[in-house]
Amino acid sequence: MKIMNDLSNSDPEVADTLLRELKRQEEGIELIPSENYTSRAVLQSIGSVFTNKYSEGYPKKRYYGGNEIVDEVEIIAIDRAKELFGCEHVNVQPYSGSPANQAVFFALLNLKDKFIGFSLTSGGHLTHGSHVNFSGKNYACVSYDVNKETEILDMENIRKLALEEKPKMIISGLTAYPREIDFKAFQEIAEEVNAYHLADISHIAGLVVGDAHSSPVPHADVITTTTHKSLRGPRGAIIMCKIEDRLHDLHHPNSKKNLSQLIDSAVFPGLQGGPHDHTTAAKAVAFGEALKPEFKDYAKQIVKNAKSLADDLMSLDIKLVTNGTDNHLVLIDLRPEGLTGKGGPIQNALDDAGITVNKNTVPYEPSSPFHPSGLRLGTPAITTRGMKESEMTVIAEGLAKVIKSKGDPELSVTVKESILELTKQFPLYPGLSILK
Ligand code: DSN
Repeated sequence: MKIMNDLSNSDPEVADTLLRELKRQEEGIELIPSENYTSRAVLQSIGSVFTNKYSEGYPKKRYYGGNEIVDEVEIIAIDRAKELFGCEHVNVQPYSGSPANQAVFFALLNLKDKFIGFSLTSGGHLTHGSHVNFSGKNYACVSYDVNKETEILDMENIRKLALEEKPKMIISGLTAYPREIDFKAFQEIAEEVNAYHLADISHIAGLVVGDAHSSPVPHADVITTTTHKSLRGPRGAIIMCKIEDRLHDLHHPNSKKNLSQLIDSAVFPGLQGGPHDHTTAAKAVAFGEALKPEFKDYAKQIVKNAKSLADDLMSLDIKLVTNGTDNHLVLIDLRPEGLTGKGGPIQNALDDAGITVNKNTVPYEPSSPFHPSGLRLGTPAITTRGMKESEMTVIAEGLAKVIKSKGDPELSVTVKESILELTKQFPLYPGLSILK
């Protein structure tokens, strides 16, 4: 299939980077848990004429002319998201996950208000209260952490913290935690202390809609998710929420807005200008794909693959945080290998072997986030390629060889040969190329 002839003719320099990136993605094993490969239909929607349009406002309530068709595509995205997640209200305009979380803070909290979120080093996200992020700088964050022994979230400790601190919001969600999140328990705590509950399901949204992880939708007041990652759509985000504000009289007594109106006005005009309509179109396409029955098989296979990868790694004497996984994510603890603080060099050695991972902190990290002692892996992308349990064994062997050799460059070369053999059998975008 010929694509991008125009780009190739008009800008060979950029076309060349694209071609090489396609080759890198095709030849390598992608294990970054937040990455995935979208369908061609999603790619085509992002690269479409919708990028030419401005459409500040919401469907039927815009500030510019010429929005009849944009309204249609935004309504399709909204309707599909509601059907997919079963939520009462959804805003499909957030540019990405961090702006979506920022909009929730802006809607529900005043500057300096207190909230509790999962510590970044043990598996939370920057926007859950890191001191270098808007969430930690503008609001008073108290972090909760995993149990030091089990490395698992202890809901009774989180409850005690909430009772002590009386936060206005509690965030549940993860970026590097390999276990199931108990959204119902988080909601019960939030209700007990009159706090809002924001569930950030960016990593696990694909699992949630594929019935491979419990859903926060019946529980949480507000739910944010990116639309890429395990959901396999374009880079972007959505915010779902209940319509009624159960804490209106306590936290917003002077507002005439319900919860969904608070969220919508925080997104626009509070934080964003014109939505990215090309991304909205691609979100609609991705939601349509996720509504198909085969997406459930995909989501379940992601978890099967992660469990299989975890078991294979442990049988090769690699230590995992929490000794396993319930979701799409596996976190290797490099400390028993004598590689404390050496996540970076091992990540680089794995790059040379054609396996892409990211260095990551482990709970109660003894080194630093820039020189962490773990590696974060995930299976959404390789599952999209059609890989199953037997391929996990080959990948685990490659990972273990590089780690046990402490990043020996010669071993990376050998492993790369087996990775190339493997990826050849699972073409990424068959026939896709950039031709002059
Ligand atoms: N960058 C995303 C991740 O890798 O988890 C979160 O923003």
